[in-house]
Amino acid sequence: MKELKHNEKLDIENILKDLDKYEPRRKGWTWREHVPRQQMGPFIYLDSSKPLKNGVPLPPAKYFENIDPQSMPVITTEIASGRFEDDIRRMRMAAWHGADHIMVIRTAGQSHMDGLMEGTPQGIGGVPITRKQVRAQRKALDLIEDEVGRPINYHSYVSGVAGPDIAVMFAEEGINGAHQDPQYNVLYRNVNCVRSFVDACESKKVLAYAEIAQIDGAHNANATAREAWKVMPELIVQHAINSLFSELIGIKPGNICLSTVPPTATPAPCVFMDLPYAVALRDLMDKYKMRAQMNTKYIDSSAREATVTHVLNMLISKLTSADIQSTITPDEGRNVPWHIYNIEACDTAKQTLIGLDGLMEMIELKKDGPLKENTREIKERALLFMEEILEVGGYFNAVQEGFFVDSAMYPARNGDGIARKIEGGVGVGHIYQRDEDYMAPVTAHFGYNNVTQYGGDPENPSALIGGCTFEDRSKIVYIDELDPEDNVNVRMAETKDYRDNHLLKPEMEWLADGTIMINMFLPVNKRVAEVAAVEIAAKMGLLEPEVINREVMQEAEGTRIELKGKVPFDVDLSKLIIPVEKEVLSDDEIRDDVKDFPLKIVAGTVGEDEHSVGLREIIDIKHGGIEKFGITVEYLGTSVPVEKLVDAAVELKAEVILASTIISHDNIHYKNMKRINDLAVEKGIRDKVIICAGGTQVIPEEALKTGIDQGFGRGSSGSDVASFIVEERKRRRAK
Ligand code: Z98
Repeated sequence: MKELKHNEKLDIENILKDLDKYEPRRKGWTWREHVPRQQMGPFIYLDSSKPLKNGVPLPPAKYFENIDPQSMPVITTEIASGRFEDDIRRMRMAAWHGADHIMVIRTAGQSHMDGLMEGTPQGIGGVPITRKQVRAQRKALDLIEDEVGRPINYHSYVSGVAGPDIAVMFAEEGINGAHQDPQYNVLYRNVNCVRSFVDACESKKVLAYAEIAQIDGAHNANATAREAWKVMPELIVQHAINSLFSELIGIKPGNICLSTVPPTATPAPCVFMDLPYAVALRDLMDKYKMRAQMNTKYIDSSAREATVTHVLNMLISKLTSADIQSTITPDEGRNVPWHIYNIEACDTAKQTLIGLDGLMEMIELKKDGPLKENTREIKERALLFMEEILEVGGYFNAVQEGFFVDSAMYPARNGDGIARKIEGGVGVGHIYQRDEDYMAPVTAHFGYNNVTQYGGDPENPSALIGGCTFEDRSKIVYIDELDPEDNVNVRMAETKDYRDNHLLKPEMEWLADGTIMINMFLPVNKRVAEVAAVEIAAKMGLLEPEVINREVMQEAEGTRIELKGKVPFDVDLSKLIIPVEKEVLSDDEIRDDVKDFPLKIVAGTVGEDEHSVGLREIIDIKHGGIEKFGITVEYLGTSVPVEKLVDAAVELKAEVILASTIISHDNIHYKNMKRINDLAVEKGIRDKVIICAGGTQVIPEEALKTGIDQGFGRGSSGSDVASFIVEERKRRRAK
């Protein structure tokens, strides 16, 4: 495959071509490379990782040589809009903003399907996991990771009745991370508990073989519980069950990641409550990795509020050294899984974690007081919970008796937990003891495979059949589209005109979806505002308007509304007239030149003109005027005769004459420019001075006709003026 070019769109058609021949180029999870004491631009970072080859730095980086420091934790983003072909483009954007763990959530309910799906149906609330979809995304990520210069981990779920089938497919396709936790099946999808654990043995064996990092599902208890902070002891129990179970099956502790979650959110004193929980986890399970999921339970539709929760959650991550940082919430509460929110959340994570760089060199968690006491209490509650599981005869009995997701803090119980029968649920009655002559000549199989009886080697069971799909890829059956209507080719044909850069529509999640968001303040109460906002959108011609966030500013005074809708038109790109971008030197380039070649300027408002504000804005350091570059300015004031300005330039040996001229009747502004130029010629200094003039009515092209060097019109800034002068000086020096 051709490598990506920064200024060219990722060609999805090319990704889909020859997919049947694609082979993943590596297996397993990759962590970031630590760089101790890293100097970047003017700063030193103490716990950062190797920088990207290409990325989009945070906005203020432009003041600091455009550095883009990267945190140590891997940054996750969840991308699953329903159309995998559009998600690929979002993956590229996310990678440029620092994401190196891309999770693909599934269509709700795939846990109940008892086999692999084929083709690429469009998902609702996520992407159905199919081989074609996974393969196309892994193939695209190969190109994207080369472009950003850092490996990208691709991730989805090995859950549900078809868990082992999916695990095998993931191993074949080079998937790097997966959720795998039989407790998820049991509690939230009502898959039979015995079946879930038996299947998990097989799935986990395959994950271990493929070195796939495993994330558990404990955080779902927090998201589901009525009073989420009360499940802290249970969360620890769920982590413990899945982790130890996985380790016994053969997954390396370094590939077992706990899905940790700060159990509560503001207005609770959340750091005070969440930190002891995180410390308890670290104390008990330090040999595993921590994937810091965010609190998704207490979140509404305000992106601002979700972002603050995210940042507070990351303070906990920093204090307890999380290894992977999730970034999903800013779109969760309003259910708009849009490009911009993935990117925003990745930037929030990058900004926060880098902003907290070095924190642990300065502070230490207290070893006494409430942190110690509360941590101990959570651990004790979790241990008692475990003991009671044993007392009732084990995990399956405990589930049957409703121990899990109960809304009281253990050992208290409210009796409202999720209870599942040992003899119930999806897939019940489908567990069979292996026959004595049963044979499984496959790699990474759990338990009895009986190849010896058939002359095979238990160390290399698949040799009996010349290798299974893990050794011989030609045995993988690749099935392309099955549904003639719901498939990627049909969807791509519909959006073709938008892909070749001919037509343009705004987009939030799918190419040419036409969606835009509008922010408004309406001076009425919330109920009226919601209805009025939809009416405003209709008057603007937006289709399908819908309020996605409303926040009361004051009950009677007004409401903030965010609304989404679709535009019903295209923009024809070939008809757009795009003005040439003016080029301005960077502040540092200007400053360096002025340092090497000191620069003096005489300036004044010329003629009978008392305006001073415009020129002062161009000169004064306060609003970014040219003084900030170290330029010496001799300001002669207003109504300065042009002769005086030119004489001052001679006397002070100034290199530049800067004239301001606001009054423009009878073209007096251009006449004055011409007189300055003529006088400079007369006095024999024209080749020694750069003459510039500016004003609200100045058209640069007209100003040049008067013989001066540059004119500056409305909207010009000090940097524009300084940049021109420095470039003109360079041109003159080069002669
Ligand atoms: C996260 N957004 O972890 P079906 N298996 C596990 C899960 O946690 C989930 C599924 C399967 C959250 C994850 N959880 C939300 C362990 C989903 C989903 O097919 O919808 O059941 O799979 O970051």
